[in-house]
Amino acid sequence: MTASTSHGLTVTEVRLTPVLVADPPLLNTQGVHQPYTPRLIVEVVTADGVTGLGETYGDTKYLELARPLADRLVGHRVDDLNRLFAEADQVAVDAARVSGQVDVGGLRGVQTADKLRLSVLSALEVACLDALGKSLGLPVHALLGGKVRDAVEYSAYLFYKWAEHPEGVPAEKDDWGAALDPAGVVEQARRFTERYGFTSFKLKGGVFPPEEEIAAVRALAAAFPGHPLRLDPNGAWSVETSLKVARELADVLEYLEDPTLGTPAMAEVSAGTEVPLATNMCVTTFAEIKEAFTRDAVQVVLSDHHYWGGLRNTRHLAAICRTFGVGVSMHSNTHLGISLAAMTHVASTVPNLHHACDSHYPWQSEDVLTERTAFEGGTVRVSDAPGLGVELDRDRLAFLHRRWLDDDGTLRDRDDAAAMRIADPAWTQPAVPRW
Ligand code: GKR
Ligand code: MG
Repeated sequence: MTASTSHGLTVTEVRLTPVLVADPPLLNTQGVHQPYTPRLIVEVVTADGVTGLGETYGDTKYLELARPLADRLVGHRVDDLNRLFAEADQVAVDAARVSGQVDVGGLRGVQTADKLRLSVLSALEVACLDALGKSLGLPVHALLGGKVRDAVEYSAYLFYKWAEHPEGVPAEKDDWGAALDPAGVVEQARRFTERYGFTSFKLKGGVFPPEEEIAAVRALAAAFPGHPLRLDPNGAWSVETSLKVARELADVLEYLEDPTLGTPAMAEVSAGTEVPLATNMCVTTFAEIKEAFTRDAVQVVLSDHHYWGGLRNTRHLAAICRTFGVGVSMHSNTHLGISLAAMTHVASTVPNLHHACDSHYPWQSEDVLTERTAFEGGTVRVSDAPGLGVELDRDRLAFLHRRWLDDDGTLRDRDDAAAMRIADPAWTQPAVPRW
């Protein structure tokens, strides 16, 4: 690399644009998705005028950290990421945001200062890799050592769902219809296969009593014999209930995801069943790995490259999992196409990825890209174009940002319980375990 190209990689500006994105009324154990959900879009601009894109969670607690972390990047090169990560802990995190405990209201595991920072750094890292790839004419997967597959498999992410958001709540319409019983879940799964060709299915559970969710998974097994099935109640069940569900669905489950909360309880379930357990809640930081793996509490870790701190950390996680003989894959949260591209690039480089990743993307009718990413046969093709291989649509970005600016603050922090209380004012956050 010449001195001038090296200088050209220096970050001159980082643009941070919070947006609100339409989201259907998807149910989970903590309530229902709000009609619009916050995301943060990151643009890293280099001295050469190249712009790299990143995306992460957009709630206030992430936005608070985004500006100070982004400021530390300015003046450094996009290929100088290790230093940014090393310096990041000098950025203070509001103590009120940190509990050190599993945040029952968050579905994303333990809340630590480090994890909040990593969730923001992930978007800066992805944006830097996108800019670096564009500058060098290389795809992001090449910067991670190269792809080992040309397409990444995703699973259909099924949700219990209302037909629409509560009356009177401003929202976008969707054409998925309601899914509130086994027949509705099977119908939703059929649409997913027709529209995107998915061949494996994950059902978000913890919404109805376990018997009803067992019936829904049984109905899926009957409708799609032999297809991999997962059920994820986000820790809503006791150990006893988890074991009962595992027993009743042992012949059809690929894995049971976060049946119960916390490593000790997961270890108890794991000891009592042959059904593999997966998690995106009890192992969400490197610090949690030792206890979970030595106690054999989980057999599959589902990365979320956002809170694991980006694509390189996701590869570190995969290497640790490989060492311990633990499987690895990815779960998702409401996200747009930049995150899907990032997930696809890193997933393409992980040799030990033996389970389809899940993605909320089909639920998002809106995006900030000029072209939506397509699923073909349930897979996303790995782009070989420079960087992530996606292009920002500035008009769409401005439109979704305007929605964020116009919001009075009620939607800027995802709160599924508050959204549920609009439909049912008496609804309270269920105690854990719920069943
Ligand atoms: O979108 O309702 C949801 C999910 O429950 C999400 O918040 C979870 O983080 O999908 C995630 C999961 O696998 O637990
Ligand atoms: Mg999960």
